[in-house]
Amino acid sequence: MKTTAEKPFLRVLRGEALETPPIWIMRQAGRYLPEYRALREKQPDFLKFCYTPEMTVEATLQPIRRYGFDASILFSDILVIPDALGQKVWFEGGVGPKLEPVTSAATLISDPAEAVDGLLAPVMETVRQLRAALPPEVALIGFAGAPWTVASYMVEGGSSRDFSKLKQLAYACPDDFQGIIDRLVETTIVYLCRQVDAGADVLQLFDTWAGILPPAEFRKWSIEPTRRICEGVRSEHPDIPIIGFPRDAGLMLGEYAEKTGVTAVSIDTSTPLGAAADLVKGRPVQGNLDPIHLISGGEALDRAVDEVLEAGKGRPHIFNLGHGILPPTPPENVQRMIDRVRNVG
Ligand code: 1CP
Repeated sequence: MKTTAEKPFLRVLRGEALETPPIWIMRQAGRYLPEYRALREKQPDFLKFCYTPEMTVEATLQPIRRYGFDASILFSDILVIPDALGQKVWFEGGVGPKLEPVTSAATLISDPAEAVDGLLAPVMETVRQLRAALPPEVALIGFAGAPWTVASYMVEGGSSRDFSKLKQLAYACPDDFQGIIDRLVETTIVYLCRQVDAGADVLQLFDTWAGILPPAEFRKWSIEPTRRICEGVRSEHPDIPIIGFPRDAGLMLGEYAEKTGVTAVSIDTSTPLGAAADLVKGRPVQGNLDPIHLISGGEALDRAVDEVLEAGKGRPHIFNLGHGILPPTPPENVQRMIDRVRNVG
């Protein structure tokens, strides 16, 4: 029987440079796949979909069956945490997430175990079923949004162009904002520990909006909460690998890696992978093909894949995108990318 330590994805996270990098892609389950769109039609309410293990297990497995990725990622969303904390959250078709905005933690559930063990129990059931269903060589990634990014949706009431409300609250009322961040840190630690208990091999923290912060605020609202989460999770699970994705962190990547204690860093599209690997001092790096190349395809895609492979050569590197795959992506371009990474076809 294979032990989990032999999974190529986990070998790289322990610092090994493999000849062929393991590959998965952010948002690998989703609307670019016809089988996902068919499944979603059966449950048009996105949050209900996220809380139905029968749906989420199938959605997670779809890209594994189709492509044989080296890692699968639990199908859920970063916004289940505000939902579990008692904030009103809903998804409008074509518009994205909507939330009833908050300006402090006053209305949020204060007991993290109560929040996680109530509404989020189906997420743990999904992880348990996936653990049993996945091929042994495929790693299972659990995840959460980093507090700054989750708070962005909670304060703005959804997606935003300039994050003005969020930044004004953080800059002008730091104590109120800290209350929201503290609640998210505490809840996220419990949430991620439960995912590991249920069978996740690895965790990823998505800090999609980290890059909008100036350096001092980046330290306070991205690095520090992420550090607390890593510390809290590791006090229960000392060996769990944690991948951080501080999107657009740029020159702050080195400090982020060192101070948060993440095991590996996922690199966005605009940062050169080799330079990023130097900044994070040899920690494993994940990334960073431009997802638009997967829409355009053709020889430009091949060249872009080669560039990422070249930059990752000789280092502990996990092949991935610089951000999530986009709905208009032709599925055959994903296969073309995988074949090139694995040098087949
Ligand atoms: O119509 C649909 O089916 C809903 C589209 C969708 C999907 C497929 C949403 C709404 N969320 C998800 C799943 C999801 N979200 C996963 C699991 C699927 C997988 O990776 O295979 C994960 C890891 C996420 C994470 C997520 N949700 C992030 C961080 C990663 C990133 O892409 O930056 C963010 C910012 C969200 C919020 C969110 N949820 C959904 C949408 C459309 C968004 C983005 C809104 C925005 O652009 O601000």
